[in-house]
Amino acid sequence: MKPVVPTHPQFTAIVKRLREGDSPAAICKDLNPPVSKNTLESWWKRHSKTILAVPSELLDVKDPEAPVVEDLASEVLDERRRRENAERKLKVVEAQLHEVERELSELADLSDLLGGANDRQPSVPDWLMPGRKAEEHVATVNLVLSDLHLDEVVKKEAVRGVNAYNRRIAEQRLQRTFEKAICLPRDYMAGVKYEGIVIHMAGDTFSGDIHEELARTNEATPLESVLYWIDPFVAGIRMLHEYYGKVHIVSVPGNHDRTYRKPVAKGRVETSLHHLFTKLIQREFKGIDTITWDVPLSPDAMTIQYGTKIMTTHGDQFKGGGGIGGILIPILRGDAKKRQRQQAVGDPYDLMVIGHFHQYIAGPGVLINGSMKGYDEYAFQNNFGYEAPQQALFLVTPEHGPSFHLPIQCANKKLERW
Ligand SMILES: [Mn+2]
Repeated sequence: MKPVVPTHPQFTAIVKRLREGDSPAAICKDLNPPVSKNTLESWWKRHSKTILAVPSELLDVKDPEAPVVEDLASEVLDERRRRENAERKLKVVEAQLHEVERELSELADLSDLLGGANDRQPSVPDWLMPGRKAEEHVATVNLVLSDLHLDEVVKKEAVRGVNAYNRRIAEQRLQRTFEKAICLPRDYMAGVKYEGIVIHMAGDTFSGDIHEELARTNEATPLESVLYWIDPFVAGIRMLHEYYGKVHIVSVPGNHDRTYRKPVAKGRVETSLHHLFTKLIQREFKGIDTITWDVPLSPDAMTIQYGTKIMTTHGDQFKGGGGIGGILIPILRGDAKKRQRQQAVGDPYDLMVIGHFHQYIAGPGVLINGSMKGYDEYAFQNNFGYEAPQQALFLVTPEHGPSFHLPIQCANKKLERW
């Protein structure tokens, strides 16, 4: 029987030579037992593609049990198909994975956005508490006493229980104001050396009897009131002098202090109860040179503290102020006019201190005082906003000028028993 090619004893050599490109005719000459050229050619024609796909190292196997090349070739092909299939599947899975990763990343971004604060890794700098500066801070205390409306009576029942005022209550509030002018700077603003206190007596100390209703309901006549209130004022100024060492009092009258029915421009100061009152108190401290006075015959007065110029005036010259804009619009307009006038005479100021409006506002360039009387029948009737009785207190420092505002709440419902 003619040996077929795969069972020929020299099969491995035949295949090797075929793979190397020898022609079947040349190979047949060397074979024993012989194989015809046609047989080898037709066999090679059928199997060359498969055999050439087999890696050469597999053909070098000397193991007699080793699978024949045809089997190896088909195994290699199967393996290649499996690999190709697996690669296709892998590509599909990789694409799906990529899509899932993209969705996850979007979700993570959203989560970061929503829960940002929770996930945020804190990185707090280590701030050291500042030490106390070697040099001492200094300041002058400024107390604004205006719109006390002493001896006016406000009935609790007439303002639905939000306030009450009479001589007894006023005495308490005045004392409390003088006391807090010491306590607030001393206890709340520690570490500052106070070089003295300036008291701005800015008018409306008395309600007067300029309206019939006042004349009918005040605790006393205007002259009796002036006499009565000298002593409490002297007590207060004496206490401030004792604590601060230096007291400077600047005084301008209000509109309620007048002794004429209608407000006047000529003789506004010297005809006012407020002016008389200030002069009488001044006499009590005669000869004490650490209590100084500025009681001009003009309705405006100026003090200078560490280069800061402060204009004190009552404020009734500023008219208008209804509606949402409130009192600030006419006051700022009036302030601008006053600044122009002062600029023109070479005496500009940094801060204007006024009373009159019974509404505490520490604004830029303007300080408006509250009132000691507090909410009254007139405010109630006109639906004015409620404001607790208060008086302005602030510090003037060499570095910052007017700063550190500590308004004094001077009422105490319980102690005043209303
Ligand atoms: Mn007033």
